Amino acid sequence: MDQSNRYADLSLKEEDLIKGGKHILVAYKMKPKAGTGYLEAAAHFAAESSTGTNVEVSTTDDFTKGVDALVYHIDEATEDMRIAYPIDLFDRNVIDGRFMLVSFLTLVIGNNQGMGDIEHAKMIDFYMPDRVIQMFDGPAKDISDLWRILGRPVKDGGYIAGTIIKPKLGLRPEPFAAAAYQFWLGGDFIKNDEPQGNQVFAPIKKVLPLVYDAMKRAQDETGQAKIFSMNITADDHYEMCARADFGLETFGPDADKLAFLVDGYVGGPGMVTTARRQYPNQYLHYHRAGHGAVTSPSSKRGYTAFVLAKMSRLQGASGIHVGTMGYGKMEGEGDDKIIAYMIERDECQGPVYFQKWFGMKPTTPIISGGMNALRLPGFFENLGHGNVINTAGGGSYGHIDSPAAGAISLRQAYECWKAGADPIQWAKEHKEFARAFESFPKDADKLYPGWREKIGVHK
Ligand code: CAP
Ligand code: MG
Repeated sequence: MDQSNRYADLSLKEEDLIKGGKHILVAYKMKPKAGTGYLEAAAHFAAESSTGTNVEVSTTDDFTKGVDALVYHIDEATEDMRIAYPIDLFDRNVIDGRFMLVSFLTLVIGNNQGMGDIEHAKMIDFYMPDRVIQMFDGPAKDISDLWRILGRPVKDGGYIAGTIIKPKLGLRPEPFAAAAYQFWLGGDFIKNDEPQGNQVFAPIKKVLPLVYDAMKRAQDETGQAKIFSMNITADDHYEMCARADFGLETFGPDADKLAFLVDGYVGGPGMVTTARRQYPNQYLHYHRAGHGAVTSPSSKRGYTAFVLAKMSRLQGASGIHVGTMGYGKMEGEGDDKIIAYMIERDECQGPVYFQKWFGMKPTTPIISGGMNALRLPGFFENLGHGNVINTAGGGSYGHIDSPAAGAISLRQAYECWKAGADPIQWAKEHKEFARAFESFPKDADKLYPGWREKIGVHK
């Protein structure tokens, strides 16, 4: 049934919809099944994503039609389909009237992902009018809170050198805490790896007190504050809270140095909001493990990594992993820097929409995935700044001297970029950075050909 006479209005102008402030706009890459007209498929897509189904129903009245989602732009050649969703379509909290991300997802990327007349559709951008920005939680804490704790300038406080306790799993409490101590002798920030939690060989109630003790010893030894990002991911809201409460109790007077990590993609909006609303005093670290299932460029469904990060800011993530923009081990490319810009700036042009955030706190770009000191200068050059948290697991625990040397090499890489120095020259005056070349010789060969002779390494 062709519903384009109801669920499409190509006379609508995007700038008028934006000015009107009454619609959430969503841009998709959509391809209909062969034999289906493009506008017909798009209109059916909009129907199923708002008030309709595949046939007319007797219960529809005039009010219903007033909240229909409307296709307002199509370009079959580029698979560009844009839909205007009236903001009244979306579910609001009973308790405080706020918007909820789960409703946004259920409508704009819900049933429409499995329709018989759609080959594929992927959300590539969305636009939130100011009233919607006002009515999402947004971040409670941001990187300035971490810079303050670390004794850095609270504006442009720069690079936070971090790691992930490696191996990913298999450390018992004592070696786990020892690994943390060794990194903290040189670095700022440690996170649980995404699957680390309360495994039977590393019960949280044994591990965390040892980690806090390690933090205190490292703080005493270095005279610098340290931060731990504790994984509170769990299916059950009350389990999450039990872990978080134990963490706050354990860290006591240093509770501000405890961030909470949630595996936000696999856990979903409910888990992110549990952390955001139950623990607004803690930095909320959003790990996106699993996102590649929908965000990978090889996936033609779901939504992009850009959309994931933009949604995380609405939910209140203090920081989210944004990938390494082609400089690390995960999928990505230099242009992914737009992901960082969209979540850290107060206004930014996305792939389709220009988004204003009206003062909503920024979400920190967290840079992780195969990073080490050698890869960082190129990364910073591409991004253009170093106001990020970098968590390098292999890049720290794979340093041939020590995890502390690994941490120091990361910071030296940042200083090298900031000074606009040649990394080879910099290596001659910075031992830990130089030893990163020997620690990661394959990267060194690729990034700095002839490095052995130039630095004077002869084995
Ligand atoms: C990195 C990491 C991160 C991934 C996540 C890992 O370890 O801890 O979870 O980077 O990817 O488990 O692989 P390494 P992204 O530093 O040892 O590579 O940040 O792209 O979400
Ligand atoms: Mg990990």
